[in-house]
Amino acid sequence: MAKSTFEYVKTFELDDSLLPNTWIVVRIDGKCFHKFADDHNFTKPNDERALKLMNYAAFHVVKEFNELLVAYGQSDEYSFIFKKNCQLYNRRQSKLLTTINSKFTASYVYYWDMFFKGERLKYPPTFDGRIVLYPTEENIIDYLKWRQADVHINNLYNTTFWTLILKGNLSPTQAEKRLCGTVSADKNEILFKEFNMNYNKEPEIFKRGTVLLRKSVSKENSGKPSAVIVDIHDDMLKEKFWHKHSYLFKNSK
Ligand code: DGT
Ligand code: MG
Ligand code: MG
Ligand code: MG
Ligand code: MG
Repeated sequence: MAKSTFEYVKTFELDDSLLPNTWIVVRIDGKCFHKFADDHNFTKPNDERALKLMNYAAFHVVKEFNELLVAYGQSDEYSFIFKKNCQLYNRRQSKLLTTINSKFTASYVYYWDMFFKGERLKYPPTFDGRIVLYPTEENIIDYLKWRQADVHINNLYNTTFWTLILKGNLSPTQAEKRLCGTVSADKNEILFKEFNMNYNKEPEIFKRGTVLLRKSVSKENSGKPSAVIVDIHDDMLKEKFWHKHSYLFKNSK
């Protein structure tokens, strides 16, 4: 078949295949979700519907892309980690980033009503996305610890801040002043002494975010193993987690 004289334009396309033999992390994050949360009456500091919708959209991403090992979500963000030897789309960066982001965003909109009953989606949400590569097991584990440490710090702050406002009748400015210079122990104490709240008893999904993993289970009666995707809220900062899930980032993967 003869090529058209226009065909040469294809040579302008640049190769964007990612470095081999590295874990590929795709992280998406809601654009201006501070405003999006206000516009859709998200409860403060945590909206369970919003977090569960994020998890459900991420579940559909993990279900579609078999080469995903694990996903981790908190607040308005989700990280998807491909196995080291992933060959999907020949590791082309733009293909990986755009398909993950669009599947996630479309699922977020598509399943909105399942979680936000009676709360109309007022406009289409936008998510940004980036890809980062990690070369060692230590780096990729530290990546997940970093994201989970982030939710811990933010959630303890936000929980105390909003408790001071909603239950302590402080203005946002007064609450901010009150928390200025405080460390974690101080915030725990404010919650406990002034509001009789034990931060440790707050829901795990709020404190730790959500890890999505594939788990092999044997089907009842048949005995045949099959893979299911489970959501857990365990503490990844503890070594116990990595002993239990040591198979995740072993070199063969
Ligand atoms: P960006 O990502 O730079 O476009 O800007 P934002 O506004 O999305 O900022 P980001 O991603 O750093 O922070 C997430 C925002 O999402 C945070 O300001 C509050 C909002 N948000 C996330 N989850 C919840 C929730 O469960 N309840 C409420 N009320 N707000 C939430
Ligand atoms: Mg941001
Ligand atoms: Mg955001
Ligand atoms: Mg965010
Ligand atoms: Mg096409």
